[in-house]
Amino acid sequence: TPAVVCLGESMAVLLPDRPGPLDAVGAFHPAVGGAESNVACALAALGVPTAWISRVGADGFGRRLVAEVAAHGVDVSAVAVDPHRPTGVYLKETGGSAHPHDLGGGRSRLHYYRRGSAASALSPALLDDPAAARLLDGARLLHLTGITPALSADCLALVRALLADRRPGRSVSFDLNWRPALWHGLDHHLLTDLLDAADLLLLGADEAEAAFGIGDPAALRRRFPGPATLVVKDSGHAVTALDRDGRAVAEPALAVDVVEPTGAGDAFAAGYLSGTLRGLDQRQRLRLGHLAAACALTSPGDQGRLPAPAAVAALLAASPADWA
Ligand code: KDG
Repeated sequence: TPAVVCLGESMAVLLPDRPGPLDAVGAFHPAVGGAESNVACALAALGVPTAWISRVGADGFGRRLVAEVAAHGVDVSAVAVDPHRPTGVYLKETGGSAHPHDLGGGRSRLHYYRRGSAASALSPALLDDPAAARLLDGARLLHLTGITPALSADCLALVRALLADRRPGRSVSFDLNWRPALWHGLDHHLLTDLLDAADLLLLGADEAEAAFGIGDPAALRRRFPGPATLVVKDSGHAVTALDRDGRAVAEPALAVDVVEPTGAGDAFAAGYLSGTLRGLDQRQRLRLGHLAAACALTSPGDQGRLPAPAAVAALLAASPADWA
């Protein structure tokens, strides 16, 4: 059975053929995206058996989505098909004047067409679904993000139910994934309790600053005392892991030429989580996160192509040259 379950909405993505405002785009290239399935695909690429749970519409985008995620080796046996609601879609606007997104320096803006989508109908009823229950029962790790509770009241109730349903031997990781567009008109402060209920909390310093007015790792640690580990990403510079006693390990990011940053945070999460599941030390977990993020940053879609596991192991063991 899969070691990890990632749960959340994925969408069909339309990638523009050129940077600039949507008005000037000549053609769109179809792709798939969604924070949690991005994490699932990267985990599978890193050799971790992983499942993704969601809902899609009974439409071509939904079929494409499920097929592409499955092609990455992810278990999609508990993805439900909703006959009444469509698969969500987003368009990516690149090189525009949008807010910085995810880890990394580039700028992209996502335009969502997802209200009333199939995945927005995810609800606590999922816990009674035999296929989902089988996966959730067997997992060592459940990965959630701050996107899901913004999608609908039912989605929020599901996230709450999952966080309340603590199982020995299964931990929960939660990535803030701050998406202000989704929280418009909603009270995002309810996120505080959700984030604090996780075992591992990942967040970007800039997004935490935007959401809660706190970006400093030590101050965030005080604000979120619940998780055993807090991982604070300072876009493009370093990532710091802090334990409950405030002990911190920081690892610098890899400087790469950013092609498109969307998905880099998801890749980082996957690298870090796979390192955690393998029992690597804190520094190596962070390094694996950076390696995976660098692959996503240098690719136009949400996901980068990760090197084969043996190459990843060699890169992980590499040390900076001693040039002094
Ligand atoms: O992290 C990448 C995601 O932001 C992207 O794939 C779309 O899931 C998405 C979202 O809700 O923003």
